[in-house]
Amino acid sequence: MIAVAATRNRHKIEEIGAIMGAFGFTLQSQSEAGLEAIDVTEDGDTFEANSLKKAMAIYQACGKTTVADDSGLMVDALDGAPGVYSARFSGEGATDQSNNEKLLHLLGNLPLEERSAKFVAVITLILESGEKIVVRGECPGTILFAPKGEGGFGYDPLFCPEGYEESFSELGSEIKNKISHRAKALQALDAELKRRGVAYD
Ligand code: ITT
Repeated sequence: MIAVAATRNRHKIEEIGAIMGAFGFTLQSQSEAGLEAIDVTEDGDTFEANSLKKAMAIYQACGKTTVADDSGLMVDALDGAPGVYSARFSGEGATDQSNNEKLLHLLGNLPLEERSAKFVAVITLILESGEKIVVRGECPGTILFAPKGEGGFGYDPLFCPEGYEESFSELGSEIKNKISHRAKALQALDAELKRRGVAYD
């Protein structure tokens, strides 16, 4: 089954494509679907609200099976920030680097045991019929003192997942796509599709 990815983030498309590919989906990007121009304003207070908003915008434009991801990092010492503001944490024109710098600055010299955090991903799948499935995945870990590694995107160089010594950037996509928040949400999606008896491969 083909699903249009309601995202303009190419890293997400790669990760979602690799994970969903393993359970029978082929992903199409917004530009491949002729929907490059659609840019949704993410003004929801929750990952669920923004994920649904992105999925609905693309589904309404093309009427095809659509998958959206709204995700972010929640840091305990910052009361859950940056949360839904993860992409624009350091303000207008934010980049991955400026966001990581702001995060390191705010955490300062807090010791490792006070640098706990989690990544969250909420995935919305809207089937061609209009049926919606919303799933959430979380990945606990720790914020490092400096970026490590080259791979991945966003906060990956600063995030060490629980049970590992390396950052997501160092671990690489094969491991990340098994244990990440996105992987867990998509595993839940696969289970829910099976539970509902949706045939897709
Ligand atoms: P779309 O809205 O077009 O999907 P986006 O990058 O704006 O793309 P979000 O609004 O969901 O996506 O913001 C998520 C941000 O959270 C993302 O830009 C990263 O900074 C961070 N993030 C989410 N998942 C991540 C991951 O797996 N690794 C590192 N950072 C991640």
